Amino acid sequence: MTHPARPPLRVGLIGHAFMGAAHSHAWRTAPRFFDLPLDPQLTVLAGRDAARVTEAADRLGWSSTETDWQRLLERDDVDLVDICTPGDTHAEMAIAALAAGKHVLCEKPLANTVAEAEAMAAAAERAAASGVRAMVGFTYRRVPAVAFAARLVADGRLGEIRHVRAQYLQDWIADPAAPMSWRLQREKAGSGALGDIGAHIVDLTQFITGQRITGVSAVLETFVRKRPLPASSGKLGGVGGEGMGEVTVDDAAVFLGRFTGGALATFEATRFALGRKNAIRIEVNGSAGSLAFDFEDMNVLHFYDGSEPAATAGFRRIVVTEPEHPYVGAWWPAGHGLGYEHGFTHQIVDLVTALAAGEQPTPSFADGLQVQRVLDAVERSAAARSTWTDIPT
Ligand code: SOE
Repeated sequence: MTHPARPPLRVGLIGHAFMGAAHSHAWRTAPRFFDLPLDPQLTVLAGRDAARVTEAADRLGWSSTETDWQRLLERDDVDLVDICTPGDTHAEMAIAALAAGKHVLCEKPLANTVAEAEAMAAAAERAAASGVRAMVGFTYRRVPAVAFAARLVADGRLGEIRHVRAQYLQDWIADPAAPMSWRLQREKAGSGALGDIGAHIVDLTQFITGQRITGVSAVLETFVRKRPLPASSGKLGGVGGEGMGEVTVDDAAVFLGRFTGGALATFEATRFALGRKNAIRIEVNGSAGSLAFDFEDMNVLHFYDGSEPAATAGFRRIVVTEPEHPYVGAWWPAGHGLGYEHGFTHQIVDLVTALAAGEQPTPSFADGLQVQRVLDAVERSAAARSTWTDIPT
């Protein structure tokens, strides 16, 4: 679909698995529901295997393919590079794309190490001087109920924040017979539940409160240390085969934190919470009110207004589907809820809007680096078995 009145934004996407499919859907959908200032075009999809990337491009709606991501960066018909590959490739790809003058959207976590994230944030800062922008994809910020929660906090409806309680609960490897995957390999994924899903609750709690985590005290655990290798090596980036493989990342992370405004926080990220599929649960208690969110009921936000008379006060169940709620006006009539994929669509809307205005989209690579520092502090605290580990500013 082309809009002659709007300048095109020609996109090159690297990776076509889970995240590649989610981003493709978002690029296709955003201009159909939102009045975007630029016209995104699904120009090229890159993947290593020619047959698989061709099939994926047909299915996901991309006009052409490359089997070498560096070729994608050399193309003159690409304005923005969207990186949907495992974490071990983010730094190299993003830094090269920015050097080639392409805007970058990079999946979370920004990188596998603080050093890589620092190099990426520095590259983004250099690029910004010539109007080239970089953003990290913490998509859950764009769930309307989450964005609305942040708005309530910013409007002072919670008062001073005292407690932040955050959990990200999954169960997809609770069974010891679940096979190895790249997400369980440190050299590919950087860390386990911590970086994959803990990164989301670090970002979300900082986004909702408008504050930063200043220090942590953490424990990590790997419950199942060996897993069967999958028959096909495709999902492991070449590391498949017979027998068992070693899990080199954490299965679960639990940590305490403090926020800049003085709030105390607890965090739990696990892939062993049997029965919990994608339960991102956040509760915030302030001096004037409280709020609670669970992604498994993602169109709802619970809000307690502490100024109401005690006799009738109580948590109010707000169905966040009114046109006044963030992003919702572009979609369906009230009560016709949104899903997982809409967060990605809203991410594209915000990115394209910022690019057209010549502004820095958020979260920036500097924000992604700060999350990486929190993850790193969690690992150092857990390794040291110490009490408290400050996070450098
Ligand atoms: C797998 O644990 C995963 O897909 C994460 O990588 C995503 O970031 C999360 O949103 C859902 O779970």
